Amino acid sequence: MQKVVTVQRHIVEQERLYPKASGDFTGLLWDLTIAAKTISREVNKAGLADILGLTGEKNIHGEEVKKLDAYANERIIKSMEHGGHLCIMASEENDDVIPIPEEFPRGKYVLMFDPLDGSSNIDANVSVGTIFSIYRRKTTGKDASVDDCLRKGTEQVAAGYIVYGSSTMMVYTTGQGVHGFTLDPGIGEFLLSHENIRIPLKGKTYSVNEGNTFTWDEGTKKYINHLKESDTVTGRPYSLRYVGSLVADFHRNLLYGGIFLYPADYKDPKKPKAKLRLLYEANPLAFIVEQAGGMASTGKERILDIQATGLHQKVPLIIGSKEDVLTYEKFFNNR
Ligand code: AHM
Ligand code: MG
Repeated sequence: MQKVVTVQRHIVEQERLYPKASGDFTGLLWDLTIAAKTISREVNKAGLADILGLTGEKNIHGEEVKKLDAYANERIIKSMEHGGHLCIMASEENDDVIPIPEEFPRGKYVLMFDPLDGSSNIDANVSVGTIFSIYRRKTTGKDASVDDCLRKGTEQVAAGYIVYGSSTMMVYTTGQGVHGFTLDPGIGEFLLSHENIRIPLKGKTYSVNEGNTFTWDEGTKKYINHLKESDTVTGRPYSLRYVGSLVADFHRNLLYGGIFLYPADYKDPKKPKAKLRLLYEANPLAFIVEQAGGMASTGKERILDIQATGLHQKVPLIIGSKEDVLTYEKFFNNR
């Protein structure tokens, strides 16, 4: 019989690799898994909204029913603010940073998250996800500030995501490889199911919203056409796989190989417009993919090297198997 490793046990064992670790980090990740389990439970009940009460209405207990993304946001804030591990948070759902209330102790870590990415898919029972990114505080003084959030992705100490799919999975890295855990609903624990995930060097699928083709730069158009031509290695064109839910698309490509692209919109060539957010989406997934042997780029530069200048800064995101991303860069830069 195989040994069973819970995510908590795994986090503790990872922390033991650092002899000076205080256990703080273990506590932080522990709190996050509790929030994830609660969100998973609510996501699983999404189809029952008509019975339990519609969004914006009162449910049978007379409570206002929240949209799931707002619920997930609040759940994470409430689970994390009192643990004493964090000094500040930032969320895709909040315009400004989220301070730790006065009454709670402050810790040395910064948490940034997208509470429920892809939530427009939820009513159709399509997978959605939570993405998180953790940094060590860099400012000194009593209160942390936005400067603790505006960082380079290379400074992350941990990152991960939870995908609420046919099963709920948590995937994380602390810079010691990428590990995946599947939630066993019977015992309410995340169990190690995918140890040391490595993304294949080259994939056979691409994931992009091809409806945007006319907004792309020439390099991206040529690259996508290239993928549709017969491939010399596989002997067949790449297949298109696009859920429209970043975590789900990324997770599939991480396991099977492939490339996900959300290039900028060049309708106004002087002002290309990206969609995905650097701090809550691109950076954490870039850290994970690099740890798994893959690559993440804007086409021009490595995602993790970008110095953030705004909390909601957006970047083009090209992420996945190393050889595929390298080929994209060649096309994008017309080489
Ligand atoms: P969200 O943060 O508002 O949910 O938007 C992000 C989502 C990603 O999950 C997904 O990859 C992308 O938007 C899909 O966008 P589009 O519908 O333009 O293809
Ligand atoms: Mg999002």
